[in-house]
Amino acid sequence: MKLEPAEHWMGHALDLAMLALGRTGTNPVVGAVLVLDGVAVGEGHHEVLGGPHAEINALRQAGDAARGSSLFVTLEPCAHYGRTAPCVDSIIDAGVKEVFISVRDPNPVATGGISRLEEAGILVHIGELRERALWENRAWRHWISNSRPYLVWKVAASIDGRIAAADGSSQWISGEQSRQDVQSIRGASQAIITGTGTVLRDDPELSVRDGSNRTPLRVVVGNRHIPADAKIFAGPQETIIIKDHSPQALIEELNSRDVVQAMLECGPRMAARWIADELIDEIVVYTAPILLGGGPSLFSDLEVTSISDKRQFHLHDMRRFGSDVRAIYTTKSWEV
Ligand code: AOF
Ligand code: ZN
Repeated sequence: MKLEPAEHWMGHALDLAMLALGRTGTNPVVGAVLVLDGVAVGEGHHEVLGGPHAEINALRQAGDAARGSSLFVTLEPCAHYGRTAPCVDSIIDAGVKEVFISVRDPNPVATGGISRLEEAGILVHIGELRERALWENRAWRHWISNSRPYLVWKVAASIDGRIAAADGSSQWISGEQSRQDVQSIRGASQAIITGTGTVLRDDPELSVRDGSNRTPLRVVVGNRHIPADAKIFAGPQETIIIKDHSPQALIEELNSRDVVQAMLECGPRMAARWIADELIDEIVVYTAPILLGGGPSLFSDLEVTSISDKRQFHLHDMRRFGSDVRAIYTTKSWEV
């Protein structure tokens, strides 16, 4: 019988975790697989905030087969009484023989699982597919350590870095595949932020049209009146208007609603302000193979006059979507 390497099972556990992206609220996405004699005997993921943790779902599925098995879990099992009982106790009671953990838990309330497992005589291996595990929970990890949402700014631009033509027209710059990809960023966010200018000009709905029934809050920032029949009010998602332009007011509102990841789909002035205040954690740029000449550029008023004032980002990933290129930039490097 061919035995799969640890990477295979951890990859599967990470795939399971990602099934719940955008549904776990202030909790991470976590996946777990129990393997006995080279065969998966139980698997599960954390499906929803308040629900059982990934390890518990996998243990329930495995039943007695958990005894002597190896557990592959994408996050250090918890050792605390929170919404649920400590996972380490269930893992120990079930007779699991060894545990592969991708990354430690940065949540000070829940950590401590690794030493509890070791004290119980269970072999613990840490670090399998660590980079991927860090990346897939980056918003939650950021939220845990910074007490504010992870902010993703998405923008579509031409080769010459314009987001509209000189007359303001901008529908559509990016292609169909890029626009479909945007749906997954929306779905992974608990809030989508835009300005009254964008709402009045483009009449966007900012919904998640991927059949997943995820309904992020829509936040419109600005003073201009929005007609009641604007698409931003359509569908099941809640929409709130915030008249205060200051990023701080918005952050407070998002924090009061437990938003872990928020996405900005806004114009260049609002984006520049958020960049200037160092609040953008990730930029997703879809570059289309077109030139637009004299239209507005990605930013206005970024207040960079000299190369020494530049804003530095890390390129995390680059990929082709139809004839567009998607580049993901982050302020912090998630590579280790
Ligand atoms: C999860 N799912 O599969 C694992 C988690 O208050 P609770 O009981 O929901 O616990 C939340 C914390 O438990 C969470 O922040 C994380 O540190 C830890 N592990 N959480 O939601 C899981 N394994
Ligand atoms: Zn747990």
